[in-house]
Amino acid sequence: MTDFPSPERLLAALPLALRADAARRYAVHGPQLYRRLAGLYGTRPDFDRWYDDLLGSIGELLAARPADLLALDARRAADPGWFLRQHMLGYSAYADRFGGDLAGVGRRIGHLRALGVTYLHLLPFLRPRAGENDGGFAVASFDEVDPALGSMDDLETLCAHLRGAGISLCADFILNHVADDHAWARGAQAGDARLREFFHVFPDRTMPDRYERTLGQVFPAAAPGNFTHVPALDGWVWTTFYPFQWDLNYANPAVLAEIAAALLRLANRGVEVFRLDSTAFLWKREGTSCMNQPEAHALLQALRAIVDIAAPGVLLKAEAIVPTADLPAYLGQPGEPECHLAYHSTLMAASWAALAEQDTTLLRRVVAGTPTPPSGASWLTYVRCHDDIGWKILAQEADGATDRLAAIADFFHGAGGSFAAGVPFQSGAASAVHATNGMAAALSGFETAAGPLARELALRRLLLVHGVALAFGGLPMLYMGDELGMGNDHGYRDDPQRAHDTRWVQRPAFDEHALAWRDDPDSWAGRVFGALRALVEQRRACAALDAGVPRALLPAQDLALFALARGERFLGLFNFSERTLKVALPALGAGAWPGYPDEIELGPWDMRWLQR
Ligand code: OTU
Repeated sequence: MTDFPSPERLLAALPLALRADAARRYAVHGPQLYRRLAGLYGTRPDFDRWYDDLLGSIGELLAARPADLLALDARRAADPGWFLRQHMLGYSAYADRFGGDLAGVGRRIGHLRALGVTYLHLLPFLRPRAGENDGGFAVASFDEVDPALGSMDDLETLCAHLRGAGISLCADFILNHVADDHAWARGAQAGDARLREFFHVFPDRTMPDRYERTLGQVFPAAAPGNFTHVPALDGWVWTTFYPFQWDLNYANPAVLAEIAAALLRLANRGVEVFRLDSTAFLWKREGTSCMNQPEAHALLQALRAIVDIAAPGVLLKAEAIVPTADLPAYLGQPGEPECHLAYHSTLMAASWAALAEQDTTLLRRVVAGTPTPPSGASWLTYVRCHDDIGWKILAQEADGATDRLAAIADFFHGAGGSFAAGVPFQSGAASAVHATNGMAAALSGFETAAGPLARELALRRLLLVHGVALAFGGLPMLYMGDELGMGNDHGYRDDPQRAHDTRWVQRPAFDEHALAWRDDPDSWAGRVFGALRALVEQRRACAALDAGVPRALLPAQDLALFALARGERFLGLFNFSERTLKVALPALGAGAWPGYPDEIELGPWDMRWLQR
């Protein structure tokens, strides 16, 4: 075992008491770390010295890890599948919108517990760019909390409070880009040659034009093109998203070392999970979409190995909004782990598509195309998040029929008297991105519901899509406000910094009024909360819904029916139509279900979870 460097520098940084464990972890994860980094940077003359310095920095950060987090690492090591259990439930929120600030989020713990939440994803809370900042996704400092939300001490306090309540904090970690006023970008603009190398800067349009031939566009209407001219750089810098978000240059090993250290510093504050934003974009290659490149995976695997050595209780979650076929790679292979969790974005989009089409074909294709994850990894399942639903990620399932996807988008924007009240996103541009925004309740039909029956059907549709996310297998995550049936918020239109970005329609302030009605089953909020809570409870009590239990898609004659088995003991039946369906259980080929009639009747948009 001498084909990779010794952990001397790592161990030298550690107090004696930590050395044996670190040496053991390095023996397991070091080879993978070295292989991946040598693959990325091994031809550089200074590689060996850089690698040793990296080990030294990892060692220093491990040495700085507080005792309670070292104890947490040990507990997680003894139970590596802790996040895959059926009692796990995520919740995603903006700190300011949910609680005002970090301390206010702490005051929401009672609500989170009432819902059954064990994992809280807070959208970006680090100091953002001054001015427009893409909802905090333009980070100016990895080491400061946004002063409007609190301080690093408040973050530590919140992490500890949450942990005491059985809730793990997941922080957004934006590693694809930094704000144009981050110290690295400011340094580059001031002429620092070392920091200029942190970004992809081109003196003229020659290379940008070559790259543009095969690049897509994330915000074609608000931020066309992938490069921005910066006079202070006397050149063009790569900006996949908004012009003020500068993509980091991971071909430069210094960038990876800085980012890994920034992540470990936050882990040492008590963050237990990192949502790695925009992971698909980390590596650029001419002639490609510059998404899902093998080097992006090598970087993530290196980061995983670093975490496994220096903060082994920590989880990594990949945000890669990509076609189904490109998703599994983010979870790695047996023996070559990457992220612990990955957003199942096509499952999410296809669930909504099934509602629009009253046909589960796309959903079934997504499920059929989803392999079993390697052990110790799984899907993050969800219904809504702070972003748009981009329909084009279903292009493969739709056999490339973009008109079909456009029709789904139109449906959610209210075409043809549909029940949905969604808002289009970025679709006016030449390279149309058919995407939809809107709170789950609005997309399910609450805003258009004229009477009690229409409201009942809207509730069923809301539960149906949540039911898929809760039963599929993985870690399901609810989106703030959906548990109370909160609707769209059009207030962003009055704010010049946000008016162009319709994603704000699903980023409302938490509704205190709805919260007050939460436990009243006669209120709207209470009905939604009670019904979702009951599903969460049923899931928690059903061992077959542990993420590790295999799933099987059952052949159903009616295209509106989605039938999903989990192991031998769970069967979920979902009616994605306004018709009443009669489901003959024997015809599904899943054996006998004692205690249930042979024929199950599912009313419009109804769902049944069977257990034996
Ligand atoms: C992510 O999103 C974030 O979730 C967005 O809120 C940010 O604006 C963006 O990164 C930049 O930080 O492509 O896979 O289409 O789905 O921007 C990463 C809109 C992404 C989002 C898209 C997304």
